[in-house]
This record gives sequence, structure tokens and C-alpha cells, in this order.
Amino acid sequence: MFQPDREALPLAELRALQLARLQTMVARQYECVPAYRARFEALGLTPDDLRTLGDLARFPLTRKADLRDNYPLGLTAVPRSQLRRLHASSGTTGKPTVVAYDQNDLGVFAEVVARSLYAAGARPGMTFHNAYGYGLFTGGLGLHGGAERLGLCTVPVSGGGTERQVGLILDLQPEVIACTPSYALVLADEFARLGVGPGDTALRSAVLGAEPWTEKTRREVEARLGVTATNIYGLSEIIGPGVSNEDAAEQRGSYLWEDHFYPEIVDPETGEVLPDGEWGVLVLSSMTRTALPVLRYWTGDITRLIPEPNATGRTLRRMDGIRGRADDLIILRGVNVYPTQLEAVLLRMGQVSPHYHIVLTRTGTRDDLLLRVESGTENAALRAEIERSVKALVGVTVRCELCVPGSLPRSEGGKLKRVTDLRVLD
Ligand code: DLL
Repeated sequence: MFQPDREALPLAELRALQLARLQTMVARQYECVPAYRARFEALGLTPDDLRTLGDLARFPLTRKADLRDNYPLGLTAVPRSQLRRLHASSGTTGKPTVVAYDQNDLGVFAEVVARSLYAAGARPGMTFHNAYGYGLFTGGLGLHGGAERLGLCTVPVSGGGTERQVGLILDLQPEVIACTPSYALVLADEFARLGVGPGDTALRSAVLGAEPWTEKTRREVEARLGVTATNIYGLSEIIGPGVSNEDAAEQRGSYLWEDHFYPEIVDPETGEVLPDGEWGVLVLSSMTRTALPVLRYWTGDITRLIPEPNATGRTLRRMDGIRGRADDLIILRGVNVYPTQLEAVLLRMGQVSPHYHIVLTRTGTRDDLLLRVESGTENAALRAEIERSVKALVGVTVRCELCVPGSLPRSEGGKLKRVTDLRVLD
């Protein structure tokens, strides 16, 4: 463990710490964030109503829409001059969701990522190949800060440029790599093409996440890259990567760093809090964040808290792998895409009707998105323009197909299914 005094706190102390931290956070939101205060008041709540952890269920959920409605920085709890970094993730429409960090938050971020990397098998003095994207996405800089905190030598290679990545892995001999699981398979393909075997590099730990993946992918990455692969989970609204990570010696569920992020599992329909072991939507409160403290954030991710005892001596709970989403978020090659973002692009174009349909496919290790749009003309320039606009807005390459008007599915009274996901995750 990187921090045994935190990761293996006696349970009663952990629960007391969580309650105290939640109380502090709610009091600050009440004091400093008018939108939260208004929500509490509408429900007749004050911070004094949070006397036990069970009372938390009376407090309101925060959703992506709340961040959007307060775009860009309306939910921050500190003056602008105290902010030290902004990241952004895809919003459900054209606007991204902006998340803010002050000096304290950057410290929390580095600490939880350092814990995650340590749990994944990284040790001070190792070299770390960081192939998560640097920039507004939290992956690159988030892993970077934690790696420095742990004492790794980081190669900030960022995403893309597979040939160059492979060259750097061969030349610099990193022991640890972080990237999306789908990209780990792309790197494995490139190694195979070059005739490089799993024993020919120094790699021994892979920290994979930002998108759902399976045990089958884990086994494939482990065999082909010669690593132990662990699952890292996180989301921008709570901090970025490092909300939870598996332990390399166990590989059975990701330890939630729940002295910083308080987890609840709720019924997707009723919002009722469910007991450990049941599947539902993960709801997280970022108790120790000061710039953007988020209460009961509805992640949309379906998982469960694992009730069985663990093998590592931690008292923190583990979450299972993400089984699905309770909304229409698509994760394409690690990039978050909402159908409504694609719709916003189409609405700006003339010559197309608002009818569209998304088809997701997987060829080998690569996921693709086909955007089918109705248009009276088969016009290559229009198609290219749609593809270019999607790339500019959402940051991901998709393929567009123009279809005859009237040919795409229409709603038959119920919710129109806009997405056909043909990717097989097994
Ligand atoms: O994806 C943060 C991250 C970066 C996590 C690098 C891990 C590694 P967002 O872009 O805000 O943040 O996307 C968050 O991605 O709600 C999940 O739906 C999905 N996600 C993240 N990690 C996992 C995972 C980053 N390990 C959204 N398994 C989340 C399944 C994941 N889904």
C-alpha cells in the first residue's frame, strides 16, 4: 500500500472521517456555492441535517446537467484567483463541462493517482510511459502528477503515433505503461508486426481504463505485452483518473479511495440507495475537493460495491468493473461522445434532415462510429464536412453515410433508439 494509514484505517475511524469530511463539504457548499444553497433550501435542508452517513440520502444528487447549467465555473467554491488548473470533458451538447482545481485539489489528485499506480505495481524509481492524452482530458496530466508524486520517471508521450510509442518503449525501457485498454491492444499489434515479444521490453505493469473493458482483453494484453494489467477508473467531475484502482496482486475489483470520494450505489429508476453487493448507478461525493466540491454526483456508470472480504488488508471498499451506462454516453476509443453532440453538428448543417442513427462496430481492436444521416443528395463534400465538424467538436474521427430521406428508424411512440451498438464485449 502507498498509504497504509489511509488505505487500512480501522473501519469505525474511516466512517467517522467520511462523515466529518462530508459535513465540512456540505457546509462549504452552503456557504460558498449559491446553486447548492438554493437546492438545499428548496428541500428544507441545512448542513445540520447531515448527522449520520445515512442522512446523505436526503441530500440532492448532482448531475451533468447541473454543471452544464452553471457553465463554465458556476459551481466553484473558491475565488477565481485560487484556481490552478482547468480540465474539460464532453458535455451532452456543444459545450464541454469545465472542471476546476485549486492547489489543494491538485494535491488530492496526485495522491490518489500515486496510490493507484502503486496498487497497479509501480514503485519509486521505475520509468513510466504515459500514453493517455495530455490536454483538456484529465488522463494525461492526471496520471503525470501522480507518477511524479510516487517518484516515477515519466515519459509524457500522450496518445497517438503508435510507431513512435513503440520505439520509445524499446529505447527507454519503461516498466509501467498507462493507456486505454483498446490502445494497449493497438500497441500489442505493432509489437507483433515488428517481431517484438513480451519478454523483449521492460514492461511489467499496465494501468488501463477510461473505457469499459473485459477479462478477455485483460488476458490478451497481459499475454501479449508481458504485463500485469489493472483497471483504473475515474471521471473528470470527481477528479479524473484515480477514483479507484485494482491491486495487481488481486485483480478483483478496484479499490475506491473512499477517504476522498464517498461512494453510494443507487437504483437507476428510483434513486434509492442500495446495499453493498447490488448493482446500480455509482454516485460519488468528492469530499476533499475545495475548488469544485461535488455532492452525490450521478456518474451514470453501472457497477456494484463488492461485499466479499479482500485479500490486501485494505478497509476501503472495491467497485466492480463498469457493466454499462444509465444514459446514452458512448465511449469511443476512450473519448466520451454523446449522441446529442452529433445532433448539434447536424442541426448546424443545411441539406440534412434531423434524422440520424449511430452504428458502433468493432473490427479487431478498433471501435468505429458510423453516423447515418438522411439527406436528399449523395454529396461527398457534405459528408466530409460533417466528418470534419464532428472531429472539430468532439475530437474523434467518425464516418458519415448519407441515406435516402425516410429510410432511418423513426420513433414508434416510445424512446427512439438512436444507437445500435454492435461491439461485442466479452
Ligand atoms: O476518463 C478519466 C480517466 C482517465 C479514467 C484515464 C481512467 C484513466 P472522463 O473523460 O470524464 O474521465 O470520462 C469518465 O469514462 O464516467 C466512465 O463511463 C468511463 N470510464 C472511466 N474509467 C473507466 C473504466 C476519464 N476503468 C467516464 N472502466 C466514466 C469503464 C470507465 N469505464
